Amino acid sequence: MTGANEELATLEQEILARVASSDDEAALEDVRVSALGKKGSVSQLMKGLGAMQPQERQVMGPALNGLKAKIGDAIAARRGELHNALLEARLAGEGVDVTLSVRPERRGTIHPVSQVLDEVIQIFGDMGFAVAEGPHIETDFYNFEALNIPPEHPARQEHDTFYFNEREDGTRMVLRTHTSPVQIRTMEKQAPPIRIIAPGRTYRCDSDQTHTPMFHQVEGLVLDETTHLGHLKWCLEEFCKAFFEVDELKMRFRASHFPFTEPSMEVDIGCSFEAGHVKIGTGDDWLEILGSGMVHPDVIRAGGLDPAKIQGFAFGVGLDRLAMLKYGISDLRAFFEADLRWLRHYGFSALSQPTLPGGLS
Ligand code: 2U9
Repeated sequence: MTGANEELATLEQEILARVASSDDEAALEDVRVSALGKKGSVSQLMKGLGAMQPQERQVMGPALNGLKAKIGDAIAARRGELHNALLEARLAGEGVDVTLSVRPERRGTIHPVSQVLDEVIQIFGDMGFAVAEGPHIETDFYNFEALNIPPEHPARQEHDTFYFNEREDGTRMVLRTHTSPVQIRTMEKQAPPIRIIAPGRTYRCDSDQTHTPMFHQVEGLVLDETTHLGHLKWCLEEFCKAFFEVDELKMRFRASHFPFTEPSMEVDIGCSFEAGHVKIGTGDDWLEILGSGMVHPDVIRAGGLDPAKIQGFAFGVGLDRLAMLKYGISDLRAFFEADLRWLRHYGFSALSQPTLPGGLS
């Protein structure tokens, strides 16, 4: 081996040893700069190639190029090792022992409206109802016209509608004032038999202790060829007993009027007021909780079905009101204030899902 070759072999050993002992990215970069950087040891040797005799250059040129490539490869390999080691350490540190017991402190709670919605879905799900959803911004047709509420109808005023700006064609969209448009959309899409509940947010320009501009409803629709008022009565009685978790519940169906149902009935449940608290199920007082009725033939027609063949019932209930009644909450506005103390007090554990066999609340 010539003197120059020996020198090169020693340099290679030295540099590769420094690469192998680099513990982090910065140390590795130091080695790279000191060997392959502009003023690095290998670069300096390469600069000397020009001044060599052709014979010597023929030997040293490939040797230096080979050394440069070896150092580059060694640095890349070491960088990979360091990266993997770092990742391993991070993964080990971030590991979660899923067998550990739940932390004792309560972190978040399920909002009473979400809890009540889960309960309602459980009850109607058990009776064979599917959950349907639809847009919150609606056309006049789906929110009013199809529901037998023409422009001059007094119900338009009662709904305190939020309107969007008029469009070029003179029409204006609305924030849905009830979830009923979902049922019309379902009738257009799905052939009877239809058995759905439509839960969700609804909007009316109204605000006091019992009204908020955004509130929650669940409406239901059952349509086929033979469904009658007896089915409506049974279904709502079963729902109320299951929801209030009582075997006996006094109920009365009062004649009422809604544009979308005929006949229409409001449903009251028996209750008593004791020391400022309402007790549900028994007593001589009444609480109104639902509206219901047989779907109006015009509404069936607007949904694209033939009222001579298809009939059924519908109902609507305020979810927020249900939550207030069942869980003794007096001010509706507190529902939407995101007050952590209120949520901790009235909220439910995320770990206990309401089920019929396991209990709703
Ligand atoms: C279609 C046909 C009929 C839905 C109905 C009610 C009666 C009702 C109120 C209860 C409390 C609204 O939140 S609340 O203030 N709702 O009284 N809703 S029948 O009837 C429909 C809906 C859709 C296609």
